Amino acid sequence: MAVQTPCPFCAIQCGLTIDLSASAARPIPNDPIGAGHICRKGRVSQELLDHPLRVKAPLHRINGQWQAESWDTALDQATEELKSIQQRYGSNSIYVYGSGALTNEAAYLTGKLARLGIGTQEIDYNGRFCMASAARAYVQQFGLDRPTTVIDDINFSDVLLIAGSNLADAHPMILPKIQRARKRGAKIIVVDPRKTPMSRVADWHLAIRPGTDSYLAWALLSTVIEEDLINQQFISEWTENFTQVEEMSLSYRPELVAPLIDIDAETIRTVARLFARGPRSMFLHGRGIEQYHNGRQTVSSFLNLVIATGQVGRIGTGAIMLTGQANGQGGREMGQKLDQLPGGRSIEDPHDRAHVAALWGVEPEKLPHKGNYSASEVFDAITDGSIRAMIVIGANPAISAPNTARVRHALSQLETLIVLDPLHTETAQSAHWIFPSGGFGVSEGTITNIEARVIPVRSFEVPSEHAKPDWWVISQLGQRLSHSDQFQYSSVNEIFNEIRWATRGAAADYFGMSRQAIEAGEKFYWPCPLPGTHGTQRLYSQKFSRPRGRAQFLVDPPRAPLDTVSSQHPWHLITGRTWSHYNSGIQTQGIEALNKHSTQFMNIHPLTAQHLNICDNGPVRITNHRGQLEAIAHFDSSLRKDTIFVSMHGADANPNHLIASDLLSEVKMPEFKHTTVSIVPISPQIVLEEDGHGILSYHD
Ligand SMILES: Nc1nc2c(c(=O)[nH]1)N[C@H]1C(S)=C(S)[C@@H](COP(=O)(O)OP(=O)(O)OC[C@H]3O[C@@H](n4cnc5c(=O)[nH]c(N)nc54)[C@H](O)[C@@H]3O)O[C@H]1N2
Ligand SMILES: Nc1nc2c(c(=O)[nH]1)N[C@H]1C(S)=C(S)[C@@H](COP(=O)(O)OP(=O)(O)OC[C@H]3O[C@@H](n4cnc5c(=O)[nH]c(N)nc54)[C@H](O)[C@@H]3O)O[C@H]1N2
Ligand code: SF4
Ligand SMILES: [Mo]
Repeated sequence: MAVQTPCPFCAIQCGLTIDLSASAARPIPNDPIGAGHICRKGRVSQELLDHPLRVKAPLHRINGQWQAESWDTALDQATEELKSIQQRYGSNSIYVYGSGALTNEAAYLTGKLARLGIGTQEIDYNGRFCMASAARAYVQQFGLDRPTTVIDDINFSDVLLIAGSNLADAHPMILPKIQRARKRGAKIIVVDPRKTPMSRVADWHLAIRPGTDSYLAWALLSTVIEEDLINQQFISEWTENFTQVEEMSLSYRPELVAPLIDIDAETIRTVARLFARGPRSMFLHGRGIEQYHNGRQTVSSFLNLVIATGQVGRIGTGAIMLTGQANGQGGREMGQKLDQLPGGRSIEDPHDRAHVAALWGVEPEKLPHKGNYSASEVFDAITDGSIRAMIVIGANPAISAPNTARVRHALSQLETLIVLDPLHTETAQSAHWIFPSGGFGVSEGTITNIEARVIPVRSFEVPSEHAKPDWWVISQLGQRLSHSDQFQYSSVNEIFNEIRWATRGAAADYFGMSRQAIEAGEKFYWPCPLPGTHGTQRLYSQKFSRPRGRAQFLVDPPRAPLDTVSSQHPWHLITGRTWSHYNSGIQTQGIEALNKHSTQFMNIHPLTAQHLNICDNGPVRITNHRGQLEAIAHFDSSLRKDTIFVSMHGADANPNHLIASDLLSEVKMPEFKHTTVSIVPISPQIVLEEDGHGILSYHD
């Protein structure tokens, strides 16, 4: 029987029709963004069900061997281990590591399990690595952690400024809208050090020097101020703090900034004029400007441009943060962040605490306070003994977190590591328990997509009969820990209903939504406070969600990236995605149609390669003061000559060996996008291999 459910990959969340007797997934006609089309990853998503690393039963690692257990035994024993750790070291020694891959219901229960079931303050999630910079900037400047409008507004835009996003590969179903916009005359500007499939659609490609986007944003602002292209009426009616921006912009005139960012002043001025004049201009951005130590500040400086020119609140205008993970949007408002309760509530706000405590049947004092360790910092806390046990739900930090040697070492120090994942990941290799939980075909509930629209997720028959939905596994853990009456759910819909109450009156308000209506295909967007309404697609047409209804300019001086080029490390290394693989690569490496592209490559300009005696397809060693990795050189003349590119997709050539973990930004975002390195060719290696019987032989 055919089932309709969203794609397991990116945050667009295209609807798929899954019929297990057919060879591929089909699109759903009239689906809001894809409009009856899906990309190649969506089409082959069914292959995830036959993934060779699929976990078939709860697994326990004893003396290095994996042993299958029944669910009852596994849940009983694993919770006994947690209780023992709680008794010996206290509840705050247990860490919960959540994810933007989970349904809203699973994400909500992940927070509830930590704060109520375990009673730990220590929780964070992989979305820290994804949306932390953008989320903070939007909340501070507009009031809500959400794009200001829906994707379809692209259809009405005259100018699209796209920075640090290769959405042609990462959000493929947005691309046709941009292509159509261009055909009808809209101007497309792409800022990316690389020529990407996205930049090929652009009228202007600004191949910026890596890590210098905050200077570009200020130079654009400086131009619109100097040339009087700002919207003075909008600024005085709807914003605050502009005077300081005006003053500071004088220091960043395009002529001063140009040599630093490697874009000529006239191009900067042209782009600034286009954006300001619109008439309808939109700013879209991805991780390329956000995953830096000053990522929040860079996003803010671009949002300053958006507000100064009044390009927000009207159809076809606004700012769109291109959320990454399937439920990156819902995952970040369900209470998985170390400082946040459901609805985007603050864990330190007395009213927010009282609201959630009442719903959970405890006194507000019983709720833990803000946690100490973000998703990256936790690995140091494990090594220093502050954290003794961890539950990882839907993430693969052994690959995706910065400084992988540190992460692997930390994982091996845990007394108990419980991983909830459909797949036997690199992280799960260090686990004591693996619970086959959630994932495509098994998950059920809702997700909230890139435009804050809530979509039903449906399960369908899967080959692994022992797999369980996350909500079931998490509530079983909760029942065995404490406040067991708060973890008695007979269906996932009960949890959605609890989310409605938990978020009532909060920023991300789901209270007005009806589960039945969502199931029937009606579209709901948060904030949706009133039953009988469908929430808000386009925000800020009347006022901003801040005090006095005003947007705020933030004045952050631009800053260079943390790692600078030197004679020892003369090359920029930047990281990102390719169309066929997904994040840590674990899911797509098991899908034959997607695994055709090796994750072992580093892309390099042929002239740079020649200078370094590196040949096409030759092996290289890439080094910085944190570590090294080996990769296969791939000639690519679309790169800047001073920059190489390594994908983030996997164990083969993982840039996270070289990425800093100790130099986090104010929002605890690692500088994932960039470091500086030296590169040397290595001759084809002679490898000594043991054949399993103690006999050594040589391979080349
Ligand atoms: N195929 C595929 N799609 C995905 C994913 C995937 O893994 N594979 N992952 C999903 C997730 S979780 C996310 S977060 C999104 C990410 O979506 P994107 O942010 O679009 O993806 P990235 O490739 O990480 O980064 C975008 C671009 O930033 C550029 N960049 C690097 N350094 C700089 C810089 O200093 N300045 C500027 N302006 N640009 C820079 C890179 O060259 C790259 O082209 O994709 C989602 N969709
Ligand atoms: N150098 C560098 N590092 C990066 C980035 C970068 O651009 N450069 N990008 C960062 C970003 S933006 C992100 S989002 C992270 C991603 O990092 P991760 O989240 O660690 O990567 P994924 O491969 O998406 O891992 C998700 C895991 O969840 C499992 N899963 C999927 N669905 C479910 C479910 O419903 N339930 C459960 N229990 N499990 C499920 C999958 O099988 C998979 O093992 O990586 C970050 N790391
Ligand atoms: S665009 Fe994203 S959600 Fe849509 S089919 Fe492709 S990967 Fe899936
Ligand atoms: Mo992401």
